[in-house]
Amino acid sequence: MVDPPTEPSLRAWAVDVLGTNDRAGWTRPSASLYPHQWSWDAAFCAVGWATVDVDRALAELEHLLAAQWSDGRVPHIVYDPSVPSGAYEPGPDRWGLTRPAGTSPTPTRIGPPAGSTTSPLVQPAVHAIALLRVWDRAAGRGDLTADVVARVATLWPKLAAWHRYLHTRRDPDGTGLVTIWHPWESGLDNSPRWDAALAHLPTEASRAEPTERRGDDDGDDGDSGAGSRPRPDTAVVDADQRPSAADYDRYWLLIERGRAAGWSDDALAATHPFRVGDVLSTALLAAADDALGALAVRLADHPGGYQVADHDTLLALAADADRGRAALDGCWDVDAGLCLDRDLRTGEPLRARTIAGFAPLIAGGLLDWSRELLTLLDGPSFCGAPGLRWRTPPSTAVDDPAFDPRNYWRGPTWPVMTWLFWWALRRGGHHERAARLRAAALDQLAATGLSEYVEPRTGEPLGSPDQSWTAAVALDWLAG
Ligand code: 9WN
Repeated sequence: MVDPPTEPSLRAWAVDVLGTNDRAGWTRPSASLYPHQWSWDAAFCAVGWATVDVDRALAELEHLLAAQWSDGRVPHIVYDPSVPSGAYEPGPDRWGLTRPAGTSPTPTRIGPPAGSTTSPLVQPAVHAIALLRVWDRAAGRGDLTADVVARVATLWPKLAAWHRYLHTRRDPDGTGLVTIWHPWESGLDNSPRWDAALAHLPTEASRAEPTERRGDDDGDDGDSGAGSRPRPDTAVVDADQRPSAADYDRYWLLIERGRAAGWSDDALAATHPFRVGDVLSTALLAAADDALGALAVRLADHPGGYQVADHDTLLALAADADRGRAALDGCWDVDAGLCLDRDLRTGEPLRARTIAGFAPLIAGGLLDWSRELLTLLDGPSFCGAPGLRWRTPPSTAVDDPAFDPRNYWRGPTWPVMTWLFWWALRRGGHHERAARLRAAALDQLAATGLSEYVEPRTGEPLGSPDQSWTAAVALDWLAG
């Protein structure tokens, strides 16, 4: 039997994972599964890098934001052109955004800036939360050089434009919720949260039988411009740990429909067959609005600092955050004792008992629900479930019929989500609880290593074995 690593050796291991996945200025989430730069992974990587090298942490966010679209969106994937075609799917050509060589750009068509190849989707806006943490880490170590301060000041308006995009273009119905067009935009891809909103979409099997059509009232299924649907992921990780074939059929179908709409948010808001108000993305955006406001104050207060926002801009940011929180209030479900996502096609709440339901805790400032949520978090459906090896939150309630302890976002524990809960608990002043969660998370990492996710009862490491954001949060916890 091998002894679990000590804290110094866990730290060395985590530094090694980030180093191995470093592509000279940005970090791939995993060597085996995810060879490009992902949006919210980059934010967590910056938090990890900040414990080692503040310049490198800022470079991570700078690389991502260099691919920001003119409408403010920060793309979910920034593709590395040196990665062989087919190594990851969907590859860069699947979105209908790349131009054949020798053709000129269409001036009216939205897309990534020249020189970047990206997906048109987004992921949760945790970047300002990460940048604030990078700043505070640098300040704590006396590393706030003039260069660091200037680079943070340069990132600030880009993040403000990103938040503006989400508050406006991604709230076409004025619900106050962040609207997503694809489960990948939630970051919790195959969570049971999305089962009901996807059920009306045909799978490849049902499309083969033209008579069997589910109740899709949104017209045809789009062209099949995406072509073949290879799954390089299941050559690397057991299929039972990944989304199902039916999930992927629907993911590709949504890409086809997005391509047909030219990825215009207006067109998607009118006709897209997956339009969902995402409570976790809304909560993270509200918390990130707060972080952006705090960063503006830190920048202004710094000797020789920068005025990145005037008083009105700061008030508008606070109002945006409050609108998000008010929307979460409206998604509270008394029976579930959780906040529920909303299917904007039908207006119905999406009934699933998952970690996303704790959105008010993540958003902060919603004291009304926090006592009930803390009791639920500690109780037998989540961290206090009998048979769990560590008291860390499983991604789906263990007593929910959809709970599947080895399958991706349908049950396993994700260290990166544990970190978000820990961060939110500290922010909410629940210091003892946060300390207990950190201790449990570090025990878990010492036993399981730096895998993407973990079977919550047996502790089996699942998914990619050396995942950058797991290494990053380990480093942040270990740095104190
Ligand atoms: C699709 C990179 C990403 C994470 C997501 C996680 C997974 C991709 C995939 O990996 O999603 O974006 O191919 O499964 O669900 O949260 O950002 O680590």
